[in-house]
Amino acid sequence: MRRALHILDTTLREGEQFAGAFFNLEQQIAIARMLDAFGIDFIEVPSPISAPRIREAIEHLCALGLRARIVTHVRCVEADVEAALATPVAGVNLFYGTSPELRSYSHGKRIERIIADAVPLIQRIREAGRYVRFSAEDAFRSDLVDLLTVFDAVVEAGVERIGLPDSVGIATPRQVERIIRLCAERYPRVGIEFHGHNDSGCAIANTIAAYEAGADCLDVTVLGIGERNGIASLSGLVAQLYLHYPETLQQRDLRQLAPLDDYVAQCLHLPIPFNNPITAPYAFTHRAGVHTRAILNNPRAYEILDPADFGLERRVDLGSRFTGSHAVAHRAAELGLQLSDEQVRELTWSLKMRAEEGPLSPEAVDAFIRSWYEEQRSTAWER
Ligand code: HCA
Ligand code: CU
Repeated sequence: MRRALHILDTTLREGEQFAGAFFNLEQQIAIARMLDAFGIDFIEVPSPISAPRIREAIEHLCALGLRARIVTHVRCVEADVEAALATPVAGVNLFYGTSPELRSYSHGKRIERIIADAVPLIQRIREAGRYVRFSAEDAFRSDLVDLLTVFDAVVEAGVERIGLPDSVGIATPRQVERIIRLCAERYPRVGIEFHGHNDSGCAIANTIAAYEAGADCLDVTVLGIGERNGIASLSGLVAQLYLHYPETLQQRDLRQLAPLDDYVAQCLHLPIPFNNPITAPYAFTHRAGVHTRAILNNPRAYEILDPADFGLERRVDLGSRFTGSHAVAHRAAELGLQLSDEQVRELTWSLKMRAEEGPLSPEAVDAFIRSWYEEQRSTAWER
C-alpha cells in the first residue's frame, strides 16, 4: 500500500541559501503561515546553531501552532543536535555527505565514522520523543554499497525516514526511479524523502520520478530557490500532482500558491520566473491564432491546468502578428461592436500589420479595434 504523500517545504532553510536571499522574522512567519494554509506537511528551518536570530525564529515559528510540523536541518554533531532538542521543534532532519566527493572535500570522514556519529544521535532524538530523518547528502554520487551500508545502520537505529538528496542536480529521472525503488523495497518500514537540485533542469522531473518509485516525502521551495540555481519548486510539483495524482492535493488549498510565489518574489526583490509553472505572469496567456481559436472553443484544447482552480485567470493576447480572426471577432463582440465576417477579416489584417511593428498591449489592442471601427463607420457615413 502506498503511504500518504508528505510535501516538505524548505524555503526557510534551503531557500535562504539562495544567493541574495534573506527572510526577516516577519517574513519567516508570513511564509510559514501561508505554507500552512496551503497544507504543507513539513516546514524545514535551519539549524538553531546557525545564528542567534535563527534560534529565536524557530521558537516563534513553533509557537504559531501550525498544522505543519516544524523540522530543523542539523549536522550529525552532538552539540547541534542538543541545540535542536532545546527548541520545541517536532523533529530533526539529520544529514551527512556519503559521496566520495563530500567525504574527501567536505568532512573527510569514512563510512564507518559516519555511522558511528549518526547512530547515537538518532537514538538520542528518538528518546527525546521527536521525529528523526537521516539524509545521505549527495546520495546520487555515492557508491551504492556505501549508501546502503549507511541506510541499513540508520534504519536499524530507528530513523522514521531516510532522505536521498540529489545535492548537485546530477541525477536523471530513471536513475532516481531505480535507486528510490531499491530503497523503498529494502526499507519498507521507513519513509523515503527526495530532494532534487536543479543544476541540469531536472529537479521537478526527478521529484515526480521519486514519488512514482515510492518516495513519500518530497522537498520543494517556493519558486524553487536554493543553493546555486535551487531545487524543485512548489508550483512545479503541484502542477504535476494536479495532473497525475490529484488525490495527493485533496487537503491542500491551491489558491495559496499565487500569493506565496508573489510574496517570496517580493521578499527576494525578484520577479516570478517567466517560465514558472502555474504562477508565471503568462502561464495562462494564449497568443497564436490557432491556439486562441481552439481555446475560445474549449480551454481544454491547450490548457491542462484550470487557472480558476488556482484563483487565476486565462488571457488571450491579440496584440501580435500571429493573431487570429476568431479571437479578434470575440474581443470585438466583448467590446460591444457588431462586425460582419468581411469586417473581421479586414480588422484582423490591419491589426496584424500594425503588430508587424511590435507587440501591442491589451489596452492598445482595444484602442486599435475601437479606432478601426470608428474609422469604418465614418467612411461608411461619408459614402
Ligand atoms: C545542504 C545540502 C542539502 C541537504 C538535503 C537534505 C542537499 O544544503 O546542506 O538534508 O536532504 O541538497 O544535499 O540541501
Ligand atoms: Cu539541497
